[in-house]
Amino acid sequence: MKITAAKLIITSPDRNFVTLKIETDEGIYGLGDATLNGRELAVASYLSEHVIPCLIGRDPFDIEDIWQYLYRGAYWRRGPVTMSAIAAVDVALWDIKGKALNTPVYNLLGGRSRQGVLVYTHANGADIEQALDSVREHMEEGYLAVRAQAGVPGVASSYGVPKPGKAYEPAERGLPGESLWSTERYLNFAPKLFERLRSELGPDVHLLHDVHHRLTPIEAARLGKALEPYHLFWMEDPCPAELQEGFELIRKHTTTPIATGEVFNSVWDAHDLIRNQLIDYIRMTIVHGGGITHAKKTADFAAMYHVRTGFHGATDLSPITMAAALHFGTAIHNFGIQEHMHHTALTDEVFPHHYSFENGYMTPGDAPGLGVDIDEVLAAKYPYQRAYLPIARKLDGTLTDW
Ligand code: EZ4
Ligand code: CO
Repeated sequence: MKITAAKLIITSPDRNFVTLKIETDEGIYGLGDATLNGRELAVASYLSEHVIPCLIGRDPFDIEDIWQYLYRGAYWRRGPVTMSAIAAVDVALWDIKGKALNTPVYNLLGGRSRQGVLVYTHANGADIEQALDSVREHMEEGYLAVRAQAGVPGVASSYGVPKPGKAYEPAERGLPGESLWSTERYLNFAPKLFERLRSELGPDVHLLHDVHHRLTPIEAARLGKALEPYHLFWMEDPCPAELQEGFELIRKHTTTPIATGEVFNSVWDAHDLIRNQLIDYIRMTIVHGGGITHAKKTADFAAMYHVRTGFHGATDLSPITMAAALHFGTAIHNFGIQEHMHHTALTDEVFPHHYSFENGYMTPGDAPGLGVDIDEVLAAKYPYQRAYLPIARKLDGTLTDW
């Protein structure tokens, strides 16, 4: 089989997605997600200018060799733009191979290790009462694991809390929005949220929380200790993780499990975190971390250190990434949990898919390949619109981590 063509489909059905479609001489095509929230066209240009010309004529079954060609062959390595572009090619090739062999991708990764993929979704509220109601609603939908975020008193526009009447979606069309942050107010408030949730909801539901890179290690240590009585499933991204050894300070002080890495793009971003057992869950996703090929190596390395996967799965990751993550989570042994936010109905219409949710678990379906398609006619009706993630400032105006 030979790759005959590859093209990009850039569409904005409620939010922006960049999709790579690789075509072959046997009529089989594969899809890969190349979406990097707020920097979409950088990846699109990397692919169209620099990667697609190198793919034509290659055998799409040579997934490892093509991966190495794009990674080592570029000379310039790593980074979210490069690794998202490589991921798009890689995922499209796994899709092609599954379709050509008439089997779902999870079978190419070792077969089923479990019947369903445990997922968590997002609950939020302007205050503790609303957050509690929101967690309850998701539990009624069947979720066994829920991430909870609530507005911090005295801090306008807290992370994870939507504007009134809107679904939570951080990317906004136009220029970057501005939000505020106060570590002091947050640290005083967050334990109260989980004290209430745990006492109202009982011991069984898995509760998660995203700190979204806002604390220093010693502040995160204080939070982790304060949350211990409410036994969270995890505390996510407690602080920026460029300084991997910084997590030692958190680890020395608390048994609250730690998940990090949604902004990582290669195993090297997590190397010390994993081998020093400083985290419990690795969040680097298939789309931003070099595709299925590199995620498999990362997960296998993590497995040796008791680290499980907990991949990022917000709405800026397209249904193609969701499907890839579900095949992956079905197959690997050290799967932990998968994030799941519902895409809008329009996004789902542009990307018809076979995956489904039931009683807290998702399954990828048994269609050959990934089991996701793209309706190109519909996609063309929703052209790309520039959008950015917000920025955050401390109460005195200092720019801080969003
Ligand atoms: O801010 O996906 O855990 N989920 C998150 C998300 C991220 C966005 C960034 O594009 O932290 O809400
Ligand atoms: Co997060």
